[in-house]
Amino acid sequence: MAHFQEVSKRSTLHPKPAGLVLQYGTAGFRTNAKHLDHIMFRMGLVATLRSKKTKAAIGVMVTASHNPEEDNGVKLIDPMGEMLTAAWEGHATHLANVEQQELPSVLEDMIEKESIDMSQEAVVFVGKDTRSSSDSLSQAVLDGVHALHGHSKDYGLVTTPQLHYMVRCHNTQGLYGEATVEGYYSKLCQAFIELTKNTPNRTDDQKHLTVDGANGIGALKVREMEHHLKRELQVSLFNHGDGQLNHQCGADFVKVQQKLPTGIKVNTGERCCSFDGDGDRIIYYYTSSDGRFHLLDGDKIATLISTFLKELLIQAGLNLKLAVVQTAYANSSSTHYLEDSMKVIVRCTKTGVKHLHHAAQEFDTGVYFEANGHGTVLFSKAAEEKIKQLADDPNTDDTRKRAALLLRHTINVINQTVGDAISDMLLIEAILALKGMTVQQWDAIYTDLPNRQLKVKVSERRVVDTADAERRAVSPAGLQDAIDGLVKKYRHARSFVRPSGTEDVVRVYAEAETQESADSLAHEVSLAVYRLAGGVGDEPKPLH
Ligand code: NG1
Ligand code: ZN
Repeated sequence: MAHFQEVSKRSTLHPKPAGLVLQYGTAGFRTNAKHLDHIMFRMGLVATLRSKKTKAAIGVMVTASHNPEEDNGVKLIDPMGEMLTAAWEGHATHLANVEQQELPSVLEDMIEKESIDMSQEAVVFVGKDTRSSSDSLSQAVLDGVHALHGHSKDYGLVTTPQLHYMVRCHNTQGLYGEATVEGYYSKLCQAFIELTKNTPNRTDDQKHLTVDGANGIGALKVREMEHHLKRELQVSLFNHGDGQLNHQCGADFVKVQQKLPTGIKVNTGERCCSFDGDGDRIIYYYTSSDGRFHLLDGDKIATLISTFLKELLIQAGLNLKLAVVQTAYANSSSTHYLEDSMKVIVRCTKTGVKHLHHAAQEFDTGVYFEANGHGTVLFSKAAEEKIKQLADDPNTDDTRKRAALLLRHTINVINQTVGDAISDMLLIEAILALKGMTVQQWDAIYTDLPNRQLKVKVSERRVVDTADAERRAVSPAGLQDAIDGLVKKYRHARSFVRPSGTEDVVRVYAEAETQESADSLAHEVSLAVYRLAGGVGDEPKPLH
C-alpha cells in the first residue's frame, strides 16, 4: 500500500535502537530523551490510526512531567480529552517495540483488527513541554502523522491539561469551549471571577498566592493567563524558567521531600503552591512560625473541594451522588475524615489517573485526586443538566439559586478532562475566598498521619504483583506476610509496595503514628523488598 511506502521511507529517519523495549506505562512512554525519537514517530502513527478509528481528533503530548530534564515521554489523548483507552495501550506498546522492517505488517494487522477505514480523515493535535528535547521529538510525532497522511495541528508549548482541553473542545464542536489557549484562559478565568464576585470582603493578602512553576511550562502559562484574572488573583511566580526543570522544585519534589522548593521567597504562614513540569499536578503548603513545613497534598485538596461541593449540593436541594476517589497513597486520616465526618462515598483504585478517572465517572459528581496532587472533578451529564435547570428556573428561591449558580461557575472553572494545576489552583483559590478560609484553617480540617515513601531497585520490578487496588502484594511469595508482620510493630501503621509504572523501581509507602515510626517501617519494608524481590546494589540504609 502506498501509505506504508511512505511510512517505511520516513521511519528510516527515526531508527529504533536495537534491543530497546519500552512499555506504555502509568502515563505513556517515558525514559531518557535520547531513546525516544522512534517512539515519537510511531506514536504519530498510532494517533493517526486512532483518529481514523474514532473519527475524532486525538492528542499527542510530548512531556516527561515531573521527571528530570534529560528524560522525555509521550501521552496519547482520546476524543473526550481523557487518556488513551487501555485497549489501545497494547497496540501502542507493540508498535513501539517492533523492528523497523516489521512496521508495515504490524500496521496492517492493527488496521484489520480494529476495522479501520483508511479513507477516513485523521486529525492529530500535538503539544510539548519546555524540555530542550521536546522540539525535535514533537517534530518526530508530526512526521509520523504525515507519513499516514493525517492532518495535524501543532499547539507548540502547552501544559498537558491544556492539550487535553483542546481535544475535547474540538470533538464537542466547541460545546466544551473554544479550542485555543485564549479560549481556555477566558473560560476558566471568567468562571473564577464570577465565583469570587461573591466575596466582597476579600483582602489583598487573600488575593495573593506564591507559585513555584517548577521551571516548566506551567510557569509560562500562568504568566500568559495573568491579565485575564483582573487582579482577583495576584501571583508571585518563582522558578519560572530561570533554573533547571523540576530540579529541587515542583510538586513532586515538595510532596516527596516534604519541604519548601528552592528558589522561592516566602514569609511565614503564606499560602504557596507548586506545579509539576507539565502543569497537571498541584500541591499547596506553608511554613508555621515554629519553622514547621505544612503540606496540603491531593488528599487535602480533595477534601476541600468535596466539602465545598457537598455544601452547595445541599443548599441547592439537589440529590446528586458525590464520591471521592483515591489511591492507596491517600493518607488514612483523609479517608477516615471523608467517610466518618463528611459521610461521602470513598473509592480506592490502582495508581494512575486513568483508573481514578473511570471510577469517578460512575457518580453524579466524582472528585478524584492522587495524593501527589493530580486530580479533578467530573460531573455527569445529568448532574450538569439538573444544575443548569435549577439556575435558570425563575421559581427557584434565592438560597437555592445562589448555590446553583455557584455550582455552574464551579463546573466552568474545572478542566474535566484531566488533572490541571492551573484549573485546580483557580478552584481552590475560589473556594478559600468563598469560605473566607485561611490555608491554616484548611490544613486543620484533619491531621495527616506521618508517612514516608521510598524506592527500592530490583533486577525485575514486575516480580512484585499486587491485588486489592495495590494494597496487598500477591508475589513474590512471603512479601505480604513480611509486611503484615512489620506493620503490627507500630501504632496506626499501614504499608504497601508496588512496582512503579514510570520508573524502574519498586515503591514503598508507610504511615504510622509518628514520623520516626513511619520512617522505620518504610525502611524495614524496603529491606523485605530488597531481600525477597531481588534487590540490586547496596542494601537500603535506615533513614536516621
Ligand atoms: P508510578 O511511577 O507508577 O508510581 C507515578 C505516580 C502516579 C502517577 C504517575 C504518572 C506516585 C506514587 N506515583 O506513577 O501517581 O502520577 O507517576 O505521572 O506518586
Ligand atoms: Zn505531570
